[in-house]
Amino acid sequence: MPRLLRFLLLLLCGLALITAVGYVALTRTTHRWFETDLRARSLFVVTATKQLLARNWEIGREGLVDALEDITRDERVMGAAACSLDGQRLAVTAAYPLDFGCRWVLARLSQEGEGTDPWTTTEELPGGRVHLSAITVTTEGKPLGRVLLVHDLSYLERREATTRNLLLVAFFVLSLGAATITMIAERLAFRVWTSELRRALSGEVTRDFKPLVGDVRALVERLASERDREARGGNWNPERLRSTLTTHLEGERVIILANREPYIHEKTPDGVKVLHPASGLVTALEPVMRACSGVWVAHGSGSADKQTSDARGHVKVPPGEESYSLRRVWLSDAEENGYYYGFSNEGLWPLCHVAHARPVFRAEDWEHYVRVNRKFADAVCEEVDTEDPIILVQDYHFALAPRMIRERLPRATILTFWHIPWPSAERIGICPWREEIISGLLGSSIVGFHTQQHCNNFIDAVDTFMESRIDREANAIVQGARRSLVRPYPISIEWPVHWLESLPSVGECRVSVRKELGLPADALLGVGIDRLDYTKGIEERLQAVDELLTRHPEFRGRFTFAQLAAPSRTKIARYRELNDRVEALADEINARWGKDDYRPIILLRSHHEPPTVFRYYRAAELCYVSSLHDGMNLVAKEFVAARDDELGVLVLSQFTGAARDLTEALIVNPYDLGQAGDALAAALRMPEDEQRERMCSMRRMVSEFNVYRWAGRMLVDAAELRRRERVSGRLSAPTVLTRAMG
Ligand code: ADQ
Repeated sequence: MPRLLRFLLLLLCGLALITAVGYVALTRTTHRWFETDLRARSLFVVTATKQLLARNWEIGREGLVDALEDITRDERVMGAAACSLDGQRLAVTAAYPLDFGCRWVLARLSQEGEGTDPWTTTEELPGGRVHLSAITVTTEGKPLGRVLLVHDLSYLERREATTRNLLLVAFFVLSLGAATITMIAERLAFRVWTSELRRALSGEVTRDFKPLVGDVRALVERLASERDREARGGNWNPERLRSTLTTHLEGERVIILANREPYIHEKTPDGVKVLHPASGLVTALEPVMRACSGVWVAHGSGSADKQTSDARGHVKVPPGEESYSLRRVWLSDAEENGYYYGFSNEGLWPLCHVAHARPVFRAEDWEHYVRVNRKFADAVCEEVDTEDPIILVQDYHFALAPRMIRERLPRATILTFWHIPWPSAERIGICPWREEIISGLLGSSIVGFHTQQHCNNFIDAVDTFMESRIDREANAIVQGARRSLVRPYPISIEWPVHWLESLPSVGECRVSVRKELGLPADALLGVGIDRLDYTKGIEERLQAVDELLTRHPEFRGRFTFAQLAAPSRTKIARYRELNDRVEALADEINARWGKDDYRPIILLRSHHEPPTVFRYYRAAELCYVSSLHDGMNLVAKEFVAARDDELGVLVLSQFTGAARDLTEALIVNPYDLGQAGDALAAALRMPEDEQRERMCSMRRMVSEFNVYRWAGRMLVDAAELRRRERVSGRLSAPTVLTRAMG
């Protein structure tokens, strides 16, 4: 309904209400006035004829009738009667209504009118309403009897009707007048307002518009700069991410569900230590959480985790600069073995990576996976404080959690990110619980992958195994009233990396790392930084170094490759075997090419804290990432971020998601050992100019497409989805809930 029409309707309703209330008040008041008036008139008439009446009272009936006839000469007096004190009728005029006999009046008087003189009442007769008064007639202070006077009130009703009609006419005239004036005033005001605003926007600011114009200009500038930044794709930082969260999603905190915790408290002989896990997921999400605040729900896996958390498993992090909460969920050994080592890492991990490892699916592992997903989904629901929270579910450990959360929080915005590749539908078909996995993920508002290829594979799997409609244009899966977007969001790292703030210069790092490794100051150094995982191609990497030394003899004795390998999932036999194979291979290559103090491979098999990792990146001539299959690979991006000297060469496997972003790296097929060996040689020979050109381009890419952009893009898409759902009536404005949700 147009705004003006609504306003007019409101105005008419208001006027109608005022008229109705006015009418009732007016009628009541005039009624009261008339009654007082009649009472006074009756008294006046009887008092005026008092002597006449008293005289005729003695004479008897004939004289009284005449006296009463005199009184009723007033056209509004219908009739009059004279009664003795004990209720005998003494005289009555012809038109007096006999319904009000002397005895009847006496009876009413004894009930309600004793002591009132004159006594009056209003009564209803078939011919209309009448007013009756009983007035005592006295002579020399002695009461003789009563005179009853009946006034016709039909004229009063006529007057009321006239008043009502007048009021109705006044209402219509007033309404019409008010509506017309309002419309004219509104038109005029709008014209004046728009012309003033136009003048103000063109620079001629009037006093009234000064504050408004300031706001409008600020808004226009903000929108323009946002559009500009958007067009350039960069400049995402913690502030922009925070403001995206508040402006687009009306929220200030997010809840992350991830298996790995960002800070692990471990007991050591020197007391409790805080460790930063070697995990790409943590590397990416921790800065997002620091920017947004909220709660990170994760498995409490450290030996000192319980003693450093409160009774509900909460601890504030990061240590020393607490900006968000970590909620730890405790798992029994059986649960951890079944859900984490079993189904997640012996089933889903090899299923999703094309790295020639056979997935193992056990029914008891699946049962644990379902139970633990439920446990974590419950923990998430305990942490929310609105009906429509923003929940970021992370990775293949929690494929079922999105639907479990959705069942309890139908209005939540659930963004699920799958950090590893999503393989072809044919390969997914191997999993006995493929439908449950896909259906669980479709509980999300958005399912995100690193690449468009992974999105396409996921949509194919939905098409193959599920009942749903696929909106290919919007890349969305529609199930009933729910829609899940499927989008590529290439993950990244924070920019600038905060670990670099406290690190020495590249020159100093080169010196200190070479000293640490027992290398001469002019040694050429290559680095590999990974969890010890068969998908990372560590064996192929060492073989490529072997190839380099075979095919390019000038690097023998000069080139050393340092492999930092964090032990990972060592409860799984395949990982222990890999560890042994890598060690044997390093020994073999070292035996082949080693001489005196020279060993071409230095294997550092332990977890290293981020400052050490970044020192190694800065000290090296090259970094080789040789994954056989990798969702993204953040080591490649970290190496680029670490090199603020703009030197160093990245040799990168074509099977990583990062190879799509970092096209200036030397891209290799890690299975092709000759090609990889030659690429290492090319990297070591590359002139500084070319190194700088490639590195600058990659640094621009990583700085613009940083992790804040990754999270921001997801939040903006989620906001768009929420807006659409709200418009189509499935969501209403956000409301604050009581803690009863948990
Ligand atoms: P990951 O397989 O864990 O992650 P990746 O992207 O390679 O990881 O990141 C590994 C992280 O661990 C890096 O931050 C690195 O610095 C750190 N790290 C590696 N070795 C270390 C060591 N020896 N000591 C200490 N720290 C070490 C999964 C997917 C990836 C995806 C990420 C993020 O498998 O494809 O890029 O998630 O989505």
